[in-house]
Amino acid sequence: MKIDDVLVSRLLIEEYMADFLDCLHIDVAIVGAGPAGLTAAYYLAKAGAKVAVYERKLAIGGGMWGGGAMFSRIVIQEEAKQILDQFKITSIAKEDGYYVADAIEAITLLAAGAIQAGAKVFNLIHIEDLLLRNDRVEGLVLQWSPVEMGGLHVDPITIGAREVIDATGHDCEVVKKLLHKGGVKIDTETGGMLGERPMWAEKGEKMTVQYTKQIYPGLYVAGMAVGAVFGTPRMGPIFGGMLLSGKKAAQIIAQTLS
Ligand code: 48H
Repeated sequence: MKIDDVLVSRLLIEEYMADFLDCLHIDVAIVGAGPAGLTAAYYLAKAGAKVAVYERKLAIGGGMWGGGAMFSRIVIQEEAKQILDQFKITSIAKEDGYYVADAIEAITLLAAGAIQAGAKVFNLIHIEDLLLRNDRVEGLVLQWSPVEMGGLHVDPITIGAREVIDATGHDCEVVKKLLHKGGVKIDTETGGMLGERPMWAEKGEKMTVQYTKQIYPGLYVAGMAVGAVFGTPRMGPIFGGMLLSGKKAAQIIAQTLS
């Protein structure tokens, strides 16, 4: 077969743009393609929602690739084992309900699962703002990451979403934007972000799932963003809470959409 260089360009531009245009109005926009965001995307897509994930880096995966201290393995507790199985992620049973999985296998299968279930994942897109109307988050403001990294003065574009999940991890960027620019109060004791607490894996894992919820009309938190908002402890390289939190966010939103 002869290869036409320009045809290659046209094919990829056509297909990318078709997806991008199709996602101008979506049911759920997820910011951050870490373990929580990808898990939420999978369960939402399975539930029939039109869902897109925006990731500012070139690579998906967030903080999962490096496992703990660059040992690329993750530990998962009994409660989240069924999520590993759902994604066909190999896990080795250890003592007392602990499982160990390969971090790289885990994140690639989470991403593949989400995309094959119908979610769109857009990398190299930095969410720099949100659409706030009538006391509700109604969408996101997107910028190409290289524009943001280069400090170029280029205006962004906007998409509409019925619901938004902040799955940006420790940074919790969407909620920060909402508070900083929207001047609103969120659903915490103080109305603001309480800030992540020191390491305590058992408490951190449970509370991450417990506090996964809507924190302002149209905006939910999942994964480590929950800790930043609700002042729950960090938990190090045990990842069950991230998966369970993503799944819980998806379940709550799927009910809202139906
Ligand atoms: C687009 C953005 C933006 C933005 C950030 O950090 P993550 O892996 O987040 P979670 O919550 O899925 O998982 C947390 C886990 O990795 C972790 O850090 C743990 C368990 N820590 C415990 C401890 O004790 O430290 O992924 C978030 C993703 C990243 O890929 C970011 O690049 C991306 O969000 N992101 N994408 N626009 N404004 N901000």
